Amino acid sequence: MSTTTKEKPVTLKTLTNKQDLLSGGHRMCAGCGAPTVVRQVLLAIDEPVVISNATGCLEVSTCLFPYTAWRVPWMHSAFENAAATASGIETMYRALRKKGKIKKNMKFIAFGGDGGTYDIGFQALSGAMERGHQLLYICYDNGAYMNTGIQRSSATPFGANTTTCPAGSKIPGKLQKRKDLTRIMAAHNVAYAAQASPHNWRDLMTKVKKALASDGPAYMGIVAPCNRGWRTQTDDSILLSRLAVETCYWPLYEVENGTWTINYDPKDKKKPITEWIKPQGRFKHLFAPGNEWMLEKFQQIVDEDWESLKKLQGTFGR
Ligand SMILES: Cc1ncc(C[n+]2csc(CCOP(=O)(O)OP(=O)(O)O)c2C)c(N)n1
Repeated sequence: MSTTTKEKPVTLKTLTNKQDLLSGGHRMCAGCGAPTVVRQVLLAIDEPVVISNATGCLEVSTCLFPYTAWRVPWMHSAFENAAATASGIETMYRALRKKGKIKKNMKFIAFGGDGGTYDIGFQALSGAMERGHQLLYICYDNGAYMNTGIQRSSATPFGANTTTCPAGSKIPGKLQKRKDLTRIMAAHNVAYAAQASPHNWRDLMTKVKKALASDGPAYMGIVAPCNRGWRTQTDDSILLSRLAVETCYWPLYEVENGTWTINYDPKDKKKPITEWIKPQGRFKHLFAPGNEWMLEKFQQIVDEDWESLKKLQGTFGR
């Protein structure tokens, strides 16, 4: 499988004439990172696109019958099968193109939250990637099942307080580290896998273009702060996305046909993880006396993951 690596970088000038394909007036919370992510993704696309959306905040809050915020064809999917729905649509498209009934070059995207991607939709996602469908799966990762009241997912960071791993006298928040889904996707031998963040819109949009130009399935994990679940200010979403990257909790990297590239290396300016977690109420207990070991452990997890990612930089393989 080959990927078009020569996608032109997106410029603000090219974006000024484009229409937002996710309209205002949707019911996502003020300051939520997810609609910003979706807007950036849709602005990056020039071809007609069809969306499959897993149940979650994005799905239920952008399409309240009889209204929709989507200005593109969009299909509600169950929690577990957004990737399977997108696979079916893409297969139908290929069949109709073969018969000459569709002439247009079209793109297919599935959106899911981390609960619908890392956990409940994982089987459908893994299957779609392995079958080699020409689609892009995007997980907007807010690190918990936010829509149903902040339950832990396998994307929830170590130490976070959620309603199903509540920090208290029994446990000090989540005791497991986050599952590294982007690496798991790379291990599926997909044409393109990447991590992005909405604070770096140019990097995010360039990655969407690359992913959609790939000859084969593509996956993107995009960090999407949630002020309700993270217990943060409503205007901190972009700042927290930036800090996630600058602390190396959420490194920006891409795997193109098996070759790993880190897109942002802070080098000696790598910030301590406390800079990302301090503004977040879900980590408040980590700063209480007796929980110092958790801060140390969190830093150790981030450092180890970062060092292991750096070893993959420039290499081919998984
Ligand atoms: C099979 C199934 N289990 C549970 C639910 C209830 N449910 C709807 S949305 C949701 C949470 C979604 O979490 P996530 O995918 O992380 O997206 P977010 O809401 O955080 O955007 C849950 C548990 C469901 N709709 N279907």
